[in-house]
Amino acid sequence: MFSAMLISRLRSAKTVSVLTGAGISAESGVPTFRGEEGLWQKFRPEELANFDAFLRNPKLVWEWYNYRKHIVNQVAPNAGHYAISKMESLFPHFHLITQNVDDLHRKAGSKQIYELHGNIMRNRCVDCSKHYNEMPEADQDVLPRCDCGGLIRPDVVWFGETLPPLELKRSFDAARSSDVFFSIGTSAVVQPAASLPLEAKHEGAYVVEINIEPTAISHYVDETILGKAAEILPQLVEKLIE
Ligand code: BJW
Ligand code: ZN
Repeated sequence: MFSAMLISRLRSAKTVSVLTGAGISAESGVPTFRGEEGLWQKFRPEELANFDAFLRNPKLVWEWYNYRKHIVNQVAPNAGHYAISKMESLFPHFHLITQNVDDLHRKAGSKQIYELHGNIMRNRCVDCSKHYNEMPEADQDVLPRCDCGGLIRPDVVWFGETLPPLELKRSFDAARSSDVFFSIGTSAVVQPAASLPLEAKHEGAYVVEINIEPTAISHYVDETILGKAAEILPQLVEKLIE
């Protein structure tokens, strides 16, 4: 399943980076955004995950986030998350970049994580930016409001919003310095995260994609390994430590 080239590049790698998307959490029971099993079958992500949609209909957007928070609270990391956490100790420099907001990498023990799209467990006021970690989930008739009266929103990155600058810079630095770069469980259509594998490739990394189907970047990467992340990643780690 693993090419001799990949194993050889990994054995000599000083810096390895991993970019994950919703597919890494699929086998934990967290629905992905796009495709057959996509979370937003009724709404395209672009329609709900933006600030204008929130201002227009905060109740609807909160319903979606509360639904997803409920799922995230029920599920556990899978073998893919644990394998990535193990990889952190296998290379001199290892960077985990995630587009996911579900906190499952942290729960699996990964220490250093660049969360490009925020975290669903955090919330903040749209007016004064005060952060709220605990939020009432019940009683959807009353919208959550800050002490200052402003609406509270999930502390995630919506379309048209900028990504956290430090995490974004570190992610691009990581991509540019990587010997091997993995793009795992992402459709690679949402920018700027989707540019990271290409940036890594441009700077000489060996870029490997792990996905159940080909994606927007399959033509550009060095290898696409087709299959479930939770099955492939543990086998890769086994191979590396044997
Ligand atoms: C498995 C599996 C298994 C399943 N094993 N695999 C035109 C061209 C280019 C760019 C733009 C454009 N117009 C606008 C833009 C910019 C825009 C963008 O990229 N749009 C494109 C969609 C066209 N980007 C932005 O707006 C970003 N900000 C920005 O650019 O700022 C600068 C700026 C400011 C002002 C004006 C203009 C620019 C922000 C993007 C924010 C994205 N936010 C979301 C929601 C986050 C909060 C939340 O979770 O609710 O992030 S949208 C959603 O998509 C979420 C995800 O992180 C993100 C990526 O999705 P992901 O992870 O790839 O999931 P899926 O579902 O797409 O794919 C899952 C994959 O897993 C599939 O491939 C499956 O096959 C696979 N899979 N099971 C392995 N078991
Ligand atoms: Zn406030």
